[in-house]
Amino acid sequence: MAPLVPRSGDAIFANVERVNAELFTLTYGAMAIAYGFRRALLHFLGCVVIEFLMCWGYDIGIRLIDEFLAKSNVSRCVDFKESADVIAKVGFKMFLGITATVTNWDADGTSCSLVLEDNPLVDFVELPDTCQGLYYCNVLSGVIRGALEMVSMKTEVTWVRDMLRGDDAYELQVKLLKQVPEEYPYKDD
Ligand code: MYR
Repeated sequence: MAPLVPRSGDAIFANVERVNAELFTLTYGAMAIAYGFRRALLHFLGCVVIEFLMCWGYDIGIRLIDEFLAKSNVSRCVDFKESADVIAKVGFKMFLGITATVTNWDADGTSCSLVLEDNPLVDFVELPDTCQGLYYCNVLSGVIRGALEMVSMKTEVTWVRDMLRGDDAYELQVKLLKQVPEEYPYKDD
């Protein structure tokens, strides 16, 4: 006669254990996928935001250069080194009220760093945990890229140090990719 209370070796227990194991596997799988998806989504959104800030800055930069040239009385720079100095000492002063140190020049004078003495963009800013990967000040790299493009310099501008991400300074790297010769828009005949 079968026992009233099933023992753990009985078929009913084996089935319960198998169902529990499957339930665990499926739940774990679903959670892992949901967690992975959330991370991927946050990463994707972070990249979109970073790209958006860069584009937004670029749009500002291509317009801001007119105001800069009109108000600063800066004449055309002889080379990229002079342009970097002008951005650091005159441009930043005019629009952000700060200056930057130009440093880390490469051998051929086409790449340097701008180390900001201060960063008013981050006053009162603390990034939440979900935004830790964000380059919050990316708008600034876009502004510089846009402004330089309007004076014939194609550049790549990236943050190499960012205090919001735990670094000890705000440092932008500006790389000159191409100096586009300016074309005289009218024909002389
Ligand atoms: C030239 O060669 O014609 C002069 C180049 C000067 C470039 C100055 C760009 C100013 C960018 C200001 C950035 C301000 C960021 C808030």
